[in-house]
Parts: sequence; structure tokens; C-alpha cells
Amino acid sequence: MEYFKFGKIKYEGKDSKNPLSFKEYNKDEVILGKKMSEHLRFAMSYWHTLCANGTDMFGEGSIERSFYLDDPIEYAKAKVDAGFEFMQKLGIEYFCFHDRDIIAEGKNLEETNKRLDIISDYILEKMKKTNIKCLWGTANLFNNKRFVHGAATSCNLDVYAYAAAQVKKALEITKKLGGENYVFWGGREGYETLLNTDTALELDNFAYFLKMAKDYANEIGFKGQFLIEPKPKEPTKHQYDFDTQTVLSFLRKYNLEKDFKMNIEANHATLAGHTFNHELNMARINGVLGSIDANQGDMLLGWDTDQFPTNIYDATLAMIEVIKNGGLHSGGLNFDAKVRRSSFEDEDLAYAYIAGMDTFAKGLRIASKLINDKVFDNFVKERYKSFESPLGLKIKNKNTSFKELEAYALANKNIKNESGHQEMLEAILNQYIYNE
Ligand code: XLS
Ligand code: CA
Ligand code: CA
Repeated sequence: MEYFKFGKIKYEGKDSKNPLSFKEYNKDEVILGKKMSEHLRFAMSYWHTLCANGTDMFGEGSIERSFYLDDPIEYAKAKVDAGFEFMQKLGIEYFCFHDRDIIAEGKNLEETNKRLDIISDYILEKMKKTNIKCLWGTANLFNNKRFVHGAATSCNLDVYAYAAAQVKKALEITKKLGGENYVFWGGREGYETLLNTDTALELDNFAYFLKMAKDYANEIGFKGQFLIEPKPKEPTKHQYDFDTQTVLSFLRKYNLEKDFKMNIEANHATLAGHTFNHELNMARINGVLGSIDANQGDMLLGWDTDQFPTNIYDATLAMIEVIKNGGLHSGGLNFDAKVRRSSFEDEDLAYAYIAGMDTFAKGLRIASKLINDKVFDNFVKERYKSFESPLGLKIKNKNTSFKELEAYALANKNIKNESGHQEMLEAILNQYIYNE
């Protein structure tokens, strides 16, 4: 059975007028010694692509997919079939999933876990017949009302234990599917008011939960990279995993820093008042840039709109960080993005993925030239050249003192700064974007 009426999407080049073709993403084209597909490692998000129906706070679903069925097991299988058809048609080699995306909960945990066994067997069969792999798995610890006070930070031990059981099973399923990473996004790990919250206990419990997860992964031989996905707010007013630097200090406090990297989402970065490339940069310079949730928010709305990324400027700056990171290694670019509820036809899903994939492919092309030409690198090197002088090197080598610096300052009668030339650099960046 074929669910999507469009055929395989091909690269037709930048002058193509066919909306169902790639203009920039040419998967086998080699850039900086690697195929585009290897740089970008695109992934389909199971939830937005196969489960979302356009429901919002004010209205019912607007999207009716042809694979919807009443029986939960048959529906789950049809979603797998549709998802694999979609990925093959778009040439996407990875998918990411929550446990509850792939099949609905049963009447109790035992039945739910049996359902997960059935559907993960079915997915595995599909994977064997295609070249499609699992980028990451995760547990949905936010949707069900049992998580009203949080999961690993709940005030209720029963919920904490349930969450542990759910992550245990999600790790087993992710291992079975050969998942290259496992993600923790703290869906309801945060708080609404300090009047009823013991933040110290919640954070201790949260850290211990993560440690137990890592211990269990080791016990079952799951080798995937563990990732934490920062987000500052939504659904709770104050999420504990606010941004990269907050998560890093939490991990360091609890000696977990060796076991986790970051999954950076663009929309979460902007919700935290940062740019996407600030978050990528903070992760990279700390050696924890693991994977990316590629999407974008809307500056006029200010919530987590999870739109498909079409901003070429942001994609270029993001790809500079990715290239400087030596690539994403076991991570990838997961489109944690959904079509607007008014884009309810099946073809809209293809247009959306094409737009996102072409934007990052173009960003990769531009970023590789900027890096090759050392445009910003040479400028930055020159800007910090004073730290290459004898005294500058003493600072870099942590080999001076306030006394020595004072003696230098007293003798140096004339401090001279040079311009940062920000506008010139922005114009050069634009020039690379226009000319590519
Ligand atoms: C929600 C998050 C979520 C995670 C996975 O805002 O982006 O989708 O990526 O649980
Ligand atoms: Ca995300
Ligand atoms: Ca999001």
C-alpha cells in the first residue's frame, strides 16, 4: 500500500521550478572531503511527522492522514509503513522517536511494554529491508497526566518509579533498534511555584535518575551517546535544563559530565534568549555538541512553534559550528518541526522537509567556503594577537601575576583599542550568502 502520492524526491539543481525536488541537497556531492549526507545526517521526527494532527490550544485537528486506523496495533504498524515510505521518498536515512509515538499506551505498564515489543519488532524488520537507521530514542515523560508534577523530579515516588520503568524499557527498545543516541528532554522537569517545591531534592533525584539510566545502559551493553536537550520553559514556567551552560554546571555538580552531550534545538535556544549558534558554540567549546534538533521559532510569537528551518543565515552559522566540531559524529540533524495546521495536505510534509533539507545543504555550502577562506578565523586571530606577545603568552600559560600586570600597566601610558568591524563582517557574510 502506498500512502504518499508523490514519488521519490530528486536533486534537480538551483534553477528547478519543481517544488517536489531538491535545489541544494545533492546527497552524494562531496564537500570538505565528505558527502553532503554524511555532514548532515538528516532525521525524521516520528512525532511531528506521523503523529501530529494539527490540534492546538484553540482547535481540533486539521490534518487527516490516510494511515489513521482505529485499532491501536494496526494503526501503529500503518504508521511504520507510512514513515518508512516517507523517509525513502525523501532520502532520509535516520529517524528519532519517543516510546509513545510508535504505539499508544495499553491499559497498564505490562501491556504497554508488550505493545512496544510488537511494534519494535515490526520497525526492526523494516530497517533490515532499507538503509534507514535510528538516530535516537527517548521516553515521553510529559504527555500522560500522571506526570502532572514532573517525572524524575516529581514529588510522588510512585511517579518516579513509573518514569524509571519507562526509561528502562525505552533504553531496551532503542538498543534493539541500534539507536546511535538516547535523548533526555526534561518535559515536565521544572516547577511552577517555589511555594510548593523542594528544588534541592528534585535536582538530587533528577541527577540520580540519570545516573541509574546510565548504569542500566552499561548493564545491557547499550553503547549509544546520552544526550540532554536543554529548554528554558514550556511546559513548566522554569525548566531545570535551561540552556547548555546551566545543564553543564548541573552535570558537573553530580559528576555526570563524562556521560552526556547536548542535543541543541534551535527553537529552545531562542526561547532561552540565545541565538541558535550561541548554544551550538557553547556546546562545541565544551566538547559536548552531540546532535541538533533543526527547526525555528517565530520571534513575534515567542513560544515553541517548532517550524521547519528556512532561515539561511541561521543555518550557515550553525553549519560553521558543526564543521568546527569535526561533524556531528553519532548525532545528526533531526527535523523536530511540524507543518502549520493550515498545511494539512500530505504534500505539505514533503515541501516542509525539502525546505529544511535545502536550507541546511545551502548553509553547509556557504559555511564550507567561509571556513576554507578563513574569513572569520583570520579576523579573530588578528583581533586577539596581543595574547601572542611575551606577556600575552604568560597569561595564556597561566604564568603571571597581578604584580607583573600592574608593572606593565604603569609603564604602558597609552592603551589603544582597535575596531571590531562588526558591520564589515556582517556584510562579508551576506556576500558569501548572495554569491553561493
Ligand atoms: C519539546 C522537545 C521534544 C524533544 C524530545 O519541546 O523538543 O520534542 O525533542 O522529547
Ligand atoms: Ca526537540
Ligand atoms: Ca521544541
